[in-house]
This record gives sequence, structure tokens and C-alpha cells, in this order.
Amino acid sequence: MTSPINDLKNLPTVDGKFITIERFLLDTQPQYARGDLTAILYDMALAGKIISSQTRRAGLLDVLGLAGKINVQGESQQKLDLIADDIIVRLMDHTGRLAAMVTEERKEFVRIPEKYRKGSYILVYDPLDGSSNIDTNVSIGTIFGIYRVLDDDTPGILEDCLQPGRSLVAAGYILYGTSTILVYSAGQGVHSFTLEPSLGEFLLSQENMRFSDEPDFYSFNHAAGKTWDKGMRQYAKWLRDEHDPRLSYRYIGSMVADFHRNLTHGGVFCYPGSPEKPNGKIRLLYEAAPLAFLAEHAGGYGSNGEKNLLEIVPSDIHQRTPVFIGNRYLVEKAEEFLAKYKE
Ligand code: P6P
Repeated sequence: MTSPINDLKNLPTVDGKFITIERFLLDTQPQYARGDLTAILYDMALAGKIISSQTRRAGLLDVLGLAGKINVQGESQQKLDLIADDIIVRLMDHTGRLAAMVTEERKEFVRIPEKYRKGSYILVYDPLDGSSNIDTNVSIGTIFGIYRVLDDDTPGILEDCLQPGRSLVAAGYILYGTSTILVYSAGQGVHSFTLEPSLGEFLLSQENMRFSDEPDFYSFNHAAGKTWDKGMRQYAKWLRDEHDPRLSYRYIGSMVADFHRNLTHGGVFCYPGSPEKPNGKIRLLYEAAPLAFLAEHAGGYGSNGEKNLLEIVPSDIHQRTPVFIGNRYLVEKAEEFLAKYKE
């Protein structure tokens, strides 16, 4: 029988202190935040706990595999995609904090039902990124971004959902891996919290995460190399043959997991466009922009290969973009190669 003290020693602490995400949010959110933003972040943490419990038991709950539906992207929807999406909508649509939501799984933006009060924030999210990996037990994740409405007199219109990443007030992800980790920023640093299942609490595990100045990894799908233009091919060659020999290649096929590893150890994740698909695969609004927001607040940078992802104003809630994200110098090198060999 281990003593409670021993168990406590195994809990994530910072300077020996156990700090729950609630405590951290209350202590660090700017006083002018009326509490709604803090509450939305807390609501996302709750969604993460629920989704985590579903993904942990996916194999047992017959929620693996395809839902037999095709999403707006023309991709097969996994049962867990739809479960995760439903969890978030049902947690969020009645709180009076949001004016609308955008989710990868629904063609139109989600309006707040008339019977509920509208709030001043917009939530954009991918409920389960990397879900094609669910049946192989690879880490997957929820990505989210939070905006304020443009005008409190007309909350929840489409224009509120088509803001550039530069206008994000907060962003984050929840990674369902060997442990469940929530990473977020509200513009004052990037912080990570680890879910302690025995307590059901997210405990602060790292404050002010920064990309290492000596990055360890580069990530892209080598098998797609035959579709790349010359600039990307030359960049890939530079990473492999000419740049720092310490750089290792890692690509999981689940962007949140690749991003988190690169944030933790330094690195760059690339999903470039190609002549056939110039905008690549990753969605701007609820995947690339939130991660670019986090990257920038961790001392890194996110680009579409030409310019900062945060400067791109979406014209469609589901539009795609090429993505180069991670250590600033590695991303800027990609921009350099793409410009040099621009066809
Ligand atoms: P590919 C998952 O479907 C996803 O959107 C990202 O999480 C991941 O990085 C990418 O697609 C993998 O795509 O074409 O390399 O299999």
C-alpha cells in the first residue's frame, strides 16, 4: 500500500506546487477579462476530460471505425469525431459565453439556439485532429481557438467566424496520448497541464513553453515528396543533408502530436501545398491559425510558405492552407527556399 505522500510525489508540480488549471486561470487571466474567457478555457478543459475518457475506451465502446458519414471535407467521419464534436457543442451551446462556433465536422457555423443567451466569444475547433489514427492507438487531439465577436450589437454572424489568427484572444489543444495534456495560451505565454486521472484535474506541468534554440526534429510526409514543387524538395534536402546533423525526422500523421513534440523539443512541422493541391490539406481557421498563435507565443512562427498564417483573413470557414510551423529560423528557411524556386 503506497502512502498518499508517495502518490502525491508522482503528481505534476511546478516548484513543488500543485496548480490546477482553474487556479492558474484565475491567478493569471487579465483582470479585465470578465470571466467568460476564463470560463470558456475551463469548459474546454472539461470537454477534454470527457473526450479523453471516450478515446481511452474507444476499443471497448465500439466507437472505433467509420461513422459511415462523409464530412464537409469529403473525408470519412470517424464515430469518435462525431462524439467529440457533439460533446463540445452540448457543453458550450447554452453557457451564454459564445455567440457561435465553427467545427470541422459541420458545413455551416453553429448558431446558438434562440432559447439561450448569446455571449461575446466565438469558438473554432477541430474536435479530433488525426482521427484517421484512432484505430492504431496513435495520439490524437482537439485544437481550438477563441475570438471575440466584432460587434456586441450583432453577435454570432459569419464575419465573426472569419477573423484572422492575429485576432485570436486564446488558443490551445488537448492531446490524447500516453497522458492527456492541455496546452493553451491567452497571449501571456504557453502553458501545459497534465490530466491526473485519479483526481480528474488538469495540473500545471509546464509554464511558458518555448521552442528550444537547438531543435531536434523536422516533420513532413516524405511519401508526398513526389508531389512537391522544387522549393519544397530543396528545403527537404537542406533539412536532411545540409543543416544540423542532430535534426531527426519524425512524422506521426497526427498534427497535434507532431506539433507538441516539436514544441517540447524544438522543430518544424510542414504540410506544403502541391501543384495539384496548392492549399495542401490543413484547415486555416481551426487547425493552422490556433497552432500558429501558440507557436508565436512560444517564440516560434507559423507560415503558409510565404507569409505569417496569423495575417491570413479566411474567406471560407473550411479553407485549407499550406503549413510550416515551429522554430522561427527553420520556418523562415522554408519561405526562403519556396521563394527562390517559385515556379
Ligand atoms: P497525410 C490528420 O488527418 C491530418 O489532418 C493531420 O493531423 C496530419 O498531420 C495530416 O492530416 C496527415 O496527412 O496526408 O500525411 O496522411
